[in-house]
This record gives sequence, structure tokens and C-alpha cells, in this order.
Amino acid sequence: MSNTSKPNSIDADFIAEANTALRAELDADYETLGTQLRRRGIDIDQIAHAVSRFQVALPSWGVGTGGTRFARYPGPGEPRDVFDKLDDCAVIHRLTGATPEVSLHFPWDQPEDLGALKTRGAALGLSFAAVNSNTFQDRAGQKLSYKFGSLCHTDAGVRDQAVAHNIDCIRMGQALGSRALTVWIGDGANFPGQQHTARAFERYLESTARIYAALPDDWNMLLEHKMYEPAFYATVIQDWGSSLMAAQTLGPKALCLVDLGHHAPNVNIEMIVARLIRVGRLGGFHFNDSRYGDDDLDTGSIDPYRLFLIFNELADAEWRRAPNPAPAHMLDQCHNITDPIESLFTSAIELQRAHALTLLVDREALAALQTKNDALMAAQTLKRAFTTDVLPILARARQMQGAAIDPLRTYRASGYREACVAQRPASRGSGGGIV
Ligand code: RM4
Ligand code: MN
Ligand code: MN
Repeated sequence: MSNTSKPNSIDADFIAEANTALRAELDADYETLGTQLRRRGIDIDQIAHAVSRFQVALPSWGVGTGGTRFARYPGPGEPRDVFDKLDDCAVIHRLTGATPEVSLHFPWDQPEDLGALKTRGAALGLSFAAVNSNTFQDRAGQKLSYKFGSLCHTDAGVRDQAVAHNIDCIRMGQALGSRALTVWIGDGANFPGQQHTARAFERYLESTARIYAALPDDWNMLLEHKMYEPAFYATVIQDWGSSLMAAQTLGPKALCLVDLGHHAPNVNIEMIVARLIRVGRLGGFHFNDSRYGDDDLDTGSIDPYRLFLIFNELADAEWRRAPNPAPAHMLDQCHNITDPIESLFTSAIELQRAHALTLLVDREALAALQTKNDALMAAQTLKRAFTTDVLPILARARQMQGAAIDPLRTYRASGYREACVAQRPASRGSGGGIV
């Protein structure tokens, strides 16, 4: 149940005070960058305003310490329940001004009292993004097991149970003011021949059609594909082709969600993004970074250029007014060795950086270079934007929101984590697990 005393040292006054010491330096850096950008025909204030409007939803499961398949090393002062998770998310929002929404995962975050959760969210200045269903795990007391699948299971009873859970998630999301359901399933096979490839997909379409039928008019259903894991030979919704086929079969409220970690290592994700935009079915992102698979590392920590190129497709689509609804931005990360709060605000800032950098691209010039087939200059046009140091723009955008000029320094000075340690009993390690 909701804990009443919460460690809440990062308020507006604390941030304002921390900012006072950093203001003069920021003003000078912003001024210098502004002069440089003016020479390139760019208005720095316009970019800073655009960045200050950028938002990304936090994953409730991201504020806890995650684990690998081998072990989980609990972090100090971990959230005990969904209310603690909201407190931590609110800290991230106060520091960045960019994360006013939280994406919940059911049943992990299922509270006894949805109303109390909504009220706590509102008190903290938070609202709720897409809700996630979970049919990749059995919960205590569950009638039928998902060991061999859920929405695609050969047993109609298991499929019914999984459909009912998704519809429950919609109802809970409605009570919280959410407007989308994200469906990711673990269904698949570990061996060739284990599962009938075509029939498993047919069962997915039948089950998701039943969920789709329960979707309120103003809701979207976000279909998330993933190449492997937990199934290692094949998953049912392994790639954007299957996801798009399903979305187009289901109807206009079904859109595709791209989790950056859910592809083979060399896949060109920005191309996928461009194709989904082309058909108006890019519904959202789960941002993270990876080197090998679904590593769920901090966004922009491994390959920031790839992140930039994805954002470049988004900026280009907006520039040419491509008819795709604004895709939902959400983080989906697993923090095993860092303070999750630090990882999440750093990641939100990396997304703002990618967004800011793509606004520096001279699109008219790039289009002309592409038409002339000037490969080198076209590539340099992107690189020039990417290599600009926009740190003063990001800091100014936060300052405009009343957030921290330097979130990391401010957070560490606040003693928030230490206060959590004092109030939240240490959690135990475990044999492994994703969260
Ligand atoms: C999956 C997928 C889903 C997330 C779970 C925890 O790999 O990314 O989006 O909800 O992990
Ligand atoms: Mn995901
Ligand atoms: Mn994942």
C-alpha cells in the first residue's frame, strides 16, 4: 500500500538554488553557441524552445534495479511498490522537466486502489502513458500457465486468459487516464518444428482482434516486435513486417512499437522507422541502447549516432508533414549497475540531445545534395549537425522548465538516494531476472 513518508528533498527551491550557482556560466556558453549557430542561419532560442517541449515517458520498471539471467544485485533504497516508483519518477521529472508520464506494467504495478495511484500521480505532477500487459510470466495463483505461450497458445483456455488480462489492462489504464495498451508477448519456440509457424501467427491475429474490439475509441494498441528471447529459435512477432501485417489486419488504432533493442545487431532501424512512417503506423518507441541484443542499456550510451539517425527520420517526417500520428516516446531500460534514477535522467537528456541535433540539420541543403548525388557533402551535412555540442541548449531548455541546469550534480547533492535508503528496507538479491 501507499507509503506516507517519502524522501522528497528535490523540490523547486532546491533546484532553483542549485541553478543559481550555474547560471552565469550557462549564459556565457549559450551566448557563444548562439553566435555560432546564427552564422549557420539557426536561431538558438527556437531550438531551445523545441527541446523544452520534448517529452519521454518513464518505464515504472526502470526505477528498480534490474538483473541479468545470472544474478541481480539489489541497489540501495530501491522502490518497494508502485507508489515509491512514482516518487522516483517525479524526481527524474523535476530534474529534467522532460518526463511527466509514467508507463505502467501490469500485474507488476497493480495497486489495490487505482484511484489512490491516480491521485498520487497527479499530486506529483505525473500522468500515465501506455500501459503494458504481461503474459510472459505466470503470476501467483494464476489458473493456466504461459510456459508455452499466451495469445498464441495452442490451448484456447490459455488464449482466453491472456486476452482477458489485456482487457483488464485497458480497464485499469482507463481508470488512470492512459490512452494506449502496449502488447509484447514472449510467445515463440526454442526448436524448429516445435510450433506451427503459420498457425501461431493466425492465433495471434485472432487473440489480438478480441483485445482490439475492447479498445476505447480514443485508444491505440501498440504492437511490439522482438526477434528473440525468451524464445530462442523464433518468436511469433519477430520483426516489423509481422508487426505491421498484424496492425494492418487489426485496424487503424493498431500501430507498431519499435524497441531499439529488438533487432539483429546490424539492422538499420532508421529505415524501419521511415517505412512505418510511410504507412502511418509508427506508434511509438521503447528507447534503450545495445551492442548485441536486447541489452536494455542506457539510451545513447553505446551508439549515439544511430539514435541521431532515428531522430533524423522523425524530424524529416515532420518537416515534410508525413501523415503519421506523433509516435509515443518511452524509455525501456534495465539498470543493473547504476542508480536507476541517474540512468533514466541521463537517458532522457540523450533523447533531447538527439532531438536538438536533428533540428540543426539544413534540410533544404541536404535535399539538394541528395538530388545531385553529392554523397560526401550530404553525409557531412548530417555529421555537422551531429558533432555540434548542444549542451548549453539542453541546459537552457531545462532551466526554462524550472528543472536542473546540471541534473547529475543537483541529484547527487540532494541526498535523495540516501534518504531512500533510510526509509526503504534493503531488498534481497535473487537468482536473476529481467527486473
Ligand atoms: C521485453 C519488452 C517489453 C518489456 C519487457 C520487460 O523485452 O521490451 O517492452 O515490457 O521486456
Ligand atoms: Mn520494450
Ligand atoms: Mn526488451
